[in-house]
Amino acid sequence: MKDEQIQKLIEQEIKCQQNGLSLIPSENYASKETLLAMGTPLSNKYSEGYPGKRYYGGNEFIDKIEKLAIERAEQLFSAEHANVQPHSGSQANAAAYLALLKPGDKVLGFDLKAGGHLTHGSPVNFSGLTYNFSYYGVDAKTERIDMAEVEKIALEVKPKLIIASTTSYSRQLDFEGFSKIAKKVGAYLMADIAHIAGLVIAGEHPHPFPWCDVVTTTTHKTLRGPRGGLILCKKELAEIVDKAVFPGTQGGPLDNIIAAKAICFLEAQQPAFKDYQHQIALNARAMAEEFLRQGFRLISGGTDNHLMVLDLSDYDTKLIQDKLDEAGIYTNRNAIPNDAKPPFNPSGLRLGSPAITTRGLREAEATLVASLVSEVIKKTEDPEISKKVKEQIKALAEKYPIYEDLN
Ligand code: DSN
Repeated sequence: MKDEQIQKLIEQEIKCQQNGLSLIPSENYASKETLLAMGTPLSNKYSEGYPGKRYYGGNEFIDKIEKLAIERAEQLFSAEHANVQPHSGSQANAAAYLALLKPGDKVLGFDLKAGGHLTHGSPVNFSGLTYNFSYYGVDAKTERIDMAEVEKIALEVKPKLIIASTTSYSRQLDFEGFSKIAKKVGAYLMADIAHIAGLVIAGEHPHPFPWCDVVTTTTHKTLRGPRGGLILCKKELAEIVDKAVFPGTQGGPLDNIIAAKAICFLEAQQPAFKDYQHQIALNARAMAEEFLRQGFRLISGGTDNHLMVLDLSDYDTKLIQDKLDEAGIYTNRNAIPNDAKPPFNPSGLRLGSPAITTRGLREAEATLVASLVSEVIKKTEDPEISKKVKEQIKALAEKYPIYEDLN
């Protein structure tokens, strides 16, 4: 690169990803093919509209690419319709709401304070500012979503839309149960499966179809593709969903990213992807068991998916995250249900297995990683702790390398 400053920083970031381990449950390592597609001149093209109906000329090959991406997405998720243009999960959610709602309409979503996402109605987000959100949370004792409580709130609120979605929740979602409630109150049902998309495809988590009207997801978490969004929906909603993406909320699609999404969908159709998702679940369980053995409390007591949340109410989670950073273990501090502490220094630490599983770590190594995290948490006062743990993390990272040919 001529721009040496940026080149150097890119190299440093690659090294950082190679030498450390990401336990951030929403992160993963996309394949080299996916990365290559993102860095192509497809990025130069303007293609507002949809295949065969563009507002710009010269889209012969872009149309073919987008059609392939759509077909593969529909096949992969057994969906009647796919829109592959959303730039991100938030954009996908914005378009889904625009398709189904008018400003001020009532929506029932999962509370951010219980493990929901900003775009599921947070008062500081466009979702909470535009629509009239009510929330369901988790049961105080079990820390799981209580479907009887969801039904009670839905009957009171009578929302136009119910969202079955989480961003920091370690149990499975009962889409069939949500669908029964939605039918009872005459609401649309939407699922945002950004975190669990890969698990869903592989049968490691219940499928949102045929229960949901609209499903949104990102393509870069358990799905392991490029950073981006995707909307899947029933045929009868296809037209309003497409209109809500373009011209409703976006202009020109990112054609290089759409090509990378198509590659990621093909990768996710391979038998090895199913094995990968199964291993994600096994590794998460192994990590959870180790944390429990080490005496930590996990929100809801464990995990049924790819992530877990440690209750570190008695610790300084910002300090712990920083110490883990120094050790080459990347994590994210997160609120726990009804957290008494502020979002910048909350009581929880959210950890997941998708990225380390991509590197090839299995249960034994996942257990070791959890024990090293535990050691850092327990010994933050030892000034050498991060350095000591870093050596072991580096050895693991070298044994299970990523992007070797980028060196
Ligand atoms: N910010 C993402 C996560 O980390 O879960 C959700 O979009």
